[in-house]
Amino acid sequence: MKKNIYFNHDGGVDDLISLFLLLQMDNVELTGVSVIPADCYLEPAMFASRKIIDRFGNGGVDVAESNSRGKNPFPKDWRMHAFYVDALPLLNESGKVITPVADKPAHLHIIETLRATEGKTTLLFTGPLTDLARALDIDPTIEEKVERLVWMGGTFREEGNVHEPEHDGTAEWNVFWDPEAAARVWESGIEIDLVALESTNQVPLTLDVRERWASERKHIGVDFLGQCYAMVPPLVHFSTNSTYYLWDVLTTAFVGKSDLVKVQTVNSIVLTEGASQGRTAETADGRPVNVVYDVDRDAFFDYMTELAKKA
Ligand code: AGV
Ligand code: CA
Repeated sequence: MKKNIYFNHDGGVDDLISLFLLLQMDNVELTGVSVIPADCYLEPAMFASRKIIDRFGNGGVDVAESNSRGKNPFPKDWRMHAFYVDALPLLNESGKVITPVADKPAHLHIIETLRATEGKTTLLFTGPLTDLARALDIDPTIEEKVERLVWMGGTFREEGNVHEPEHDGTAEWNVFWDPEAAARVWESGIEIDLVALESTNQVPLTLDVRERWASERKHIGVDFLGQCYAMVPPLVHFSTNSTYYLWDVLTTAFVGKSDLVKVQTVNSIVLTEGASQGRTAETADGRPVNVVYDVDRDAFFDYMTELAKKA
């Protein structure tokens, strides 16, 4: 039995690699894709997504553009990454783009696709939750069609990954971009699996992983991993907020193979105002979320590399 997956992402290197890996999973039926211009620019992220589906998928899926806007913009340097992926020769060899752009904006595309898909669908989100929050506002009955939400977002550690003026550093970026959207989804009855910084911090992109991909680059999919991650080079002599983790790829791998991680229930709220905005905070009377807090690192990297070899 294949799981229905609807994927909403925001065009970072790890978002686009996630799309590539989803297309290699035998146990996944990808029902729809949409792109939100949060940690990316929309045009190159749309083209890159469509070209990845052309190159590595079997067709039958369209890609919707989001017209959502966030409260706290991502740094431009990070948003540029989608241009680099879109420009890769591997994705431009055919000289054409076949996968269509959906005729509806992402939040309406979510509603339409959930309704048109038989049975329930797992929502996989690797950027902010704005499109889902808007979809729920328009049609709350879609909750019935949602199996669960698997989201890369949040943390219950003291340190988040937002280092911005007027912020205290406790938030994770996907929440911070649009805190109200996360708070709206928290109000819903949807079961939420949170792949939080607790686990993603355990999968930094280290040199040994890059070397492994280099040594196995005779497989076109493994070469694609190496080429994409070469766009986010390591800063080896000091740790900054530009250290790259496999945030979204871990989230996607969890969908394909849930026994890679450990999960624990936490009652929480999303803070929407002030210096801690975007922080997910544990509180006894908060709504329960399933937090992925631990991962078998070696098994995770083996799984993603083996998936890439199937391409
Ligand atoms: O907070 C992690 C989220 C993930 O969805 N993104 C990147 C992943 O796609 C934002 C982000 C945090 N630190 C970053 C990010 C960095 N150093 N470079 C690019 N994006
Ligand atoms: Ca992302």
